[in-house]
Amino acid sequence: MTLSNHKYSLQQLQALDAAHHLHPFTDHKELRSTGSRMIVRGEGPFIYDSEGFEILDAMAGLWCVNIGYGRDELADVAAQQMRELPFYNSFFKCTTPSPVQLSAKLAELAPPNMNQVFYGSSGSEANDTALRLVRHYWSLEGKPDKNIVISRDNAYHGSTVAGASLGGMTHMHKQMGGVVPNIVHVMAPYAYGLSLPGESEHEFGLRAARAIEDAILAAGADKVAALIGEPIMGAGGVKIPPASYWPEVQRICKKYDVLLMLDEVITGYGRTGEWFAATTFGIEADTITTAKALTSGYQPLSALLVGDRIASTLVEKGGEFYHGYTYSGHPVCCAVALKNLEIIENEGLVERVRDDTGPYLADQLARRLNGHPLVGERRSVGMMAAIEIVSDKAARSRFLPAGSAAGKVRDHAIRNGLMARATDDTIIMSPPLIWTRHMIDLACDRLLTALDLAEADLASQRA
Ligand code: PXG
Repeated sequence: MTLSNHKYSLQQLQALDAAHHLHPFTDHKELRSTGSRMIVRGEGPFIYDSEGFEILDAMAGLWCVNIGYGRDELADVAAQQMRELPFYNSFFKCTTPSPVQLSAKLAELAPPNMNQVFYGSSGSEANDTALRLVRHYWSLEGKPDKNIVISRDNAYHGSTVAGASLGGMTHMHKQMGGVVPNIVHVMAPYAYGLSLPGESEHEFGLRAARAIEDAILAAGADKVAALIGEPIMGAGGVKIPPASYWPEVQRICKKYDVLLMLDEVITGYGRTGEWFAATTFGIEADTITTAKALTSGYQPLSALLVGDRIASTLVEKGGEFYHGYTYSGHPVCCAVALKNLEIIENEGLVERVRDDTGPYLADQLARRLNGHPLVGERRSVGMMAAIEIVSDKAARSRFLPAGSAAGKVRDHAIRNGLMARATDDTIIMSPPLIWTRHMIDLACDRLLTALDLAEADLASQRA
């Protein structure tokens, strides 16, 4: 499909886009000089631009379209709910049936201690809720000074003021003119980039975890409310921690009575081959932030799963919690989420990733990419993968300027029909759970072509 059934031509849309539309995380001047690619349709694992060009979407939109594009069932359920009741709120001692049903479903799917849900429209909002809830919890427990939250460098927890403050992206902090107080950041569990010569992955994982303990001791355990972390850092470069990391983090949190806020906005609902990465890594969390794949991106919805410890204090001692959004528990979004979860369950997509496509993706990336001169490391869990782009494998050195080489690989990948992302010098992918082995083969073919083309471009820089 091209733009023939739209009111505007591509050129007209690009001109209007440049004149009026401020894109997220975008250098506007640069974009306006090139013009946006106009995506007009999606079907299964593919997206199509206005010129009819087909692209295999290895990012599942933005880590979210886990059941693929073009699912009529979700459109039907949304239309039906809109006709019946497009909106009513969950304030005023009211609610509507779909958020109630969804909450019960989430309590069933989530780890055993997670039985309550607070809704928002985005992962950022859910993390704002989590921060307020955790601080409120300690206040209710008579410890209002226990309010520091520890996070990790390069973490991504959203783009609201609290989300960006919780996140560890310093370029975001710099533009804010002031972050939310009492949030401290420690090293990320990024073995490829941060391990010392001769240090094993296992040892590195323990060292990265102990950076959290050091931060707790520096602040005083009676001042530290919680640790927030993505089980696998996503936007920060699909950083998969060594197996030693999370058990040690858990031990430390328990020792100092520090709550654990898990951010599963990317990993939730099947991406790692379990419903939640908490299960993949054996983490017992106090809150789990989810969004994205909850509706497979068909509607904006987030669900903060709240563990029994916090929930019981909130309910029993909390009085009114002065927090909520107009769209908390939006009936259309919740109806779509219910249908989306039903599809994931009925099609066995989580099990498919765990037992078949996840291991196959890891195996193919290893077999086909390891030998490439630009590939320093590749790593994956389930449908989440990273490829480190280096100039020298042994030295783990990078091309200059930083980030340029992965950018070239990404541009070639897109030109060759594969939507992948570059973050710093890492290529990242988060394919939908519906990918088959055939899609993985196709992605590897296109990625190799992109790597070869980038290698040719970069040859002059090596000299
Ligand atoms: N937590 C995590 C772990 C995320 O990945 C958010 C919170 C915030 O969610 P919302 O819905 O408020 O965007 C995210 C979002 C990227 C990219 O470039 C990643 C996200 C959003 C936009 C871009 O990889 N993740």
